[in-house]
Amino acid sequence: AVTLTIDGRPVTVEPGTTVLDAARQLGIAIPTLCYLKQLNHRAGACRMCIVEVEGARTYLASCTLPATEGMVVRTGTPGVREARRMILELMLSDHPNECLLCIRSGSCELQAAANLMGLREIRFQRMSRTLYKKDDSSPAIIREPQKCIYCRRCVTVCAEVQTVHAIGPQLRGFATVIAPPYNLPLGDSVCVHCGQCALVCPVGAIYERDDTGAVWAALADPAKHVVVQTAPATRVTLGEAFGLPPGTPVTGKMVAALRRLGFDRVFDTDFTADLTIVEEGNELIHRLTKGGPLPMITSCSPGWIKFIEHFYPEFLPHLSTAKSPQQMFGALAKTYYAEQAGIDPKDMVVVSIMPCTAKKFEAGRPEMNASGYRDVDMVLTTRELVRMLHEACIDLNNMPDEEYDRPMGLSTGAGAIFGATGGVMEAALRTAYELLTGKPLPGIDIEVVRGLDGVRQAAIDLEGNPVRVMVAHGLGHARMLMEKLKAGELKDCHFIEVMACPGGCIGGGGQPICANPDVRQRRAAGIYRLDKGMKLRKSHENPAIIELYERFLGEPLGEKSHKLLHTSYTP
Ligand code: HC1
Repeated sequence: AVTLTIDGRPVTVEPGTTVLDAARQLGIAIPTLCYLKQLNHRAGACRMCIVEVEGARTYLASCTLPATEGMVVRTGTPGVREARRMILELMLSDHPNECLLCIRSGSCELQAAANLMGLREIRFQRMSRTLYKKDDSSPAIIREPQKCIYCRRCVTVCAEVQTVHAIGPQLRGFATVIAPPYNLPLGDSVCVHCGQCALVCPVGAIYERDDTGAVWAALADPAKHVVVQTAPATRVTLGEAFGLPPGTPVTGKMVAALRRLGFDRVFDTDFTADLTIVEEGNELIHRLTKGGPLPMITSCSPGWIKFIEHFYPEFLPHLSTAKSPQQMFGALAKTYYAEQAGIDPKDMVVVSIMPCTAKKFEAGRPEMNASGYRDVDMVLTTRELVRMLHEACIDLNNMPDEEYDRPMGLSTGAGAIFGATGGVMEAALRTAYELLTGKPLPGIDIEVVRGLDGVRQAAIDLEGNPVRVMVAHGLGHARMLMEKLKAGELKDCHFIEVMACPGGCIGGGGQPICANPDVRQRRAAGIYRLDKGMKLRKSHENPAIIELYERFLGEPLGEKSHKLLHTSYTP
């Protein structure tokens, strides 16, 4: 350990700890606009975290400065404060200061820093940097290069966590821009739309495409029957935007709030998550007993689908052919539900509330028109829903708890846990075990596939037949698995779950922006608590799913399922 002094107070830290983190241990919050501990991103780019170090000839960036024995640091001298103020003014001198209109107004770290420092004027004239236009070429993510402060958090998360390398610094000097190679539009790049960049951007330089206008218009159109589905992971995160701790379930209040917004029916993606499990569980059993590409790999995370399409197309036949719950929902809403309710699907609008930016891309894929129409018309992220609720003056805290509509609102605990990494696997095993053995599963909580380790594996004994499974979350971990698969090291593995976002959908790129480092654990814990509290916890026991097969689909993997619920991906 090393002991140093910061602002006259001694602190002992592990070797390698930065001065910035040592200061945080003392409760001294040195401002920074680029450092991000959870990414281990220490770019030293913004220089806001400079401190005075005894014996040093200049101010030093504390985020890249390792603490050493006997070091004497001062964080708030008049000189440091003046230098920080100048850095901030220089940054703002070529930043479009349109805070009132910016999507990140209120959650912008640059705005917060300016407030913190009481900045009231900018002494420098703008603007030397090259002007780049807004890039709205992607179906999911918008770039506004003018607002970028070059912190490079997005570059780090895209390259090091997701290993996608869609964006990086292009050109030099005043022309520098964080963009895809050759400064091409994002929509033409390898970007998988996971939106992890938007979660870490300190300002409004990269964010989700806003589809709230189209949803408002549909809600206002009396000729349209507008139904909404809510993804598993939204119910434990929406509350964060209304002051509740991460992981607080707000299911009933969310349902009530959606009704107040004017949706004609409020349904649940958890219902089709249960359906996905029945179809995918049967598909796994079919591949295990009758042959087919193994390991089978889950296909419900659209960022992951785009990733495998770009980087490992030769393994596409390993993907489950089951569509994601979002898309199964859309296809059934415009057929099964439309038929029951006597509504012409051309007059129906299906809206999704998703934790995910890539779901916007998924809904627009050409394969997703099984109902004869576009199955899911509009996808809103959790953040967009928050904005709609604010605009409609709906305070979630004041909502009563209401129930989902039937029939597509009934779900089990297995559907709920889809929202956390390992959840799809656990839900599938709960069903596959019983389908294969004909016996009830002895322990329903399959803890071995839970948790936040990047790659997890387990062998589940199905009456003498071990089924070997693996779980990966975050595309960097998925890449590790794919490299093993390529090297022939996963020959005895049967089933793999991959979720594109770290933590699974609870960490989705469309979720509320939250600086709390434990946020993913707390959200996942909320999901598992929900599952534990439910009477029905196995997808195949969902009475609404049983009824769906009886009245409409026939049997799992049957002809109708094949047409509406499955798809294929061609290299
Ligand atoms: Fe997900 Fe899924 S769990 S992909 O993480 O399979 O987005 O929540 O809706 O479709 O159900 C996301 C979450 C979501 C789908 C389901």
